[in-house]
Amino acid sequence: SLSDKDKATVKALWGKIAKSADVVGAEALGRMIVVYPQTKTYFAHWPDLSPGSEPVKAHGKKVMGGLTLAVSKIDDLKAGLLELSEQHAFTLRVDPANFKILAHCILVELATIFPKEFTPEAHLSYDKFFSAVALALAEKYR
Ligand code: HNI
Repeated sequence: SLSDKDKATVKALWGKIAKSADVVGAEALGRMIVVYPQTKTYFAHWPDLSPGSEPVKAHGKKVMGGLTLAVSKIDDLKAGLLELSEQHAFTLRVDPANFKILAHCILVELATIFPKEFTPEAHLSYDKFFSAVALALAEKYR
């Protein structure tokens, strides 16, 4: 689970990431759809699923908003993300395996957009953070 050091590392870098949240979110989502085309099924109702399209940008923004919420609830992610978990489990019916796929794509974007700040130590803490977020989002599935 997340150590105090992991939490501090995530919070410290999130300040900077949040300023570029729209870019990170759009690029990560665009990447997910290209590299893992099976994820497209969830977004079949969008008029345009190509990277950089308006729905991809708008949804990237929403996901990053969810992650900003998660950072603020980092001490109790299960309670903090309960509503989002219910939405993904019951309304959206997203297979929780996809949370790991998206987390991977966000990590790739963080490494690309923040090459200096995204040290191996930051990578480790963010990997653990996204695992904890995925677990909290999957909480309502069972
Ligand atoms: Ni997700 C909607 C946050 C992973 C498919 N998602 C949202 C919303 C937030 C959000 C916030 C908006 C809810 C609302 O309208 O009130 N999603 C997150 C977060 C993660 C995540 C924080 C993980 C880091 N979502 C995923 C994954 C998929 C996914 C991995 C599918 C591959 N999400 C959706 C879909 C919607 C959605 C589908 C509805 C979007 C729409 O426009 O229909």
